[in-house]
Amino acid sequence: MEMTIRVGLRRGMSAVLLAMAGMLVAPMVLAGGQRVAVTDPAGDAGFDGGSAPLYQDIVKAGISLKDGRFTFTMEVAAPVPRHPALTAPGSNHIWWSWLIDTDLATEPEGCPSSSGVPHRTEFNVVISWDGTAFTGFLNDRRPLLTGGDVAVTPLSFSIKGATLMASARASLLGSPSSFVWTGATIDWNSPGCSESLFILDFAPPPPFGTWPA
Ligand SMILES: [Ca+2]
Ligand SMILES: [Ca+2]
Repeated sequence: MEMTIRVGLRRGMSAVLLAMAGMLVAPMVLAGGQRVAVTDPAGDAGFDGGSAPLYQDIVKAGISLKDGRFTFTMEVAAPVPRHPALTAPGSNHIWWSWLIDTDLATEPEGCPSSSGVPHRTEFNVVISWDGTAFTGFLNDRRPLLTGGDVAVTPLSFSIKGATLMASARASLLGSPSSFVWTGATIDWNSPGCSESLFILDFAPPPPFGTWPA
């Protein structure tokens, strides 16, 4: 079955991410070193001219590292409901995520994209809602480079009002000293590992952010 990547502004996720390869321009930085954080406008989230719910509209995103553990934070424009509606194009599940590219030279092919489709990120830190429950997990996409499957590790996470947080031991991400990152809210109209995703908001937007700043 042919699936099509559809992303806000009609730009494919892979195309957008690939276009940014090697562009290491620092975003707005509130603090350097062990913390990066960016702000993002409210009212800019949506797909194809349609507006996303405010709880999918990123207004702040950041990453910090302390005691060997990364903490990923995101603030959205309205509190996340206990039971968010799954409406098109997010009719299957929705993500609040942090997309991490730890190796600019590699683009693993496959999940969460379709098989054979390259995607520059090595890691996806995700808080997902599937209509029944919220889950937090890390996609380690590095095994895809050698014919393996994406490795999924449950993560501790929290949602308090409009603030979402997930954390992971740095070693789970290969203890990277530098990487390119962005926060992203994403709608899916099919289960993962397909191209049926719709990116609603980036923070920082392309060309994304760097760690460290
Ligand atoms: Ca926004
Ligand atoms: Ca990469």
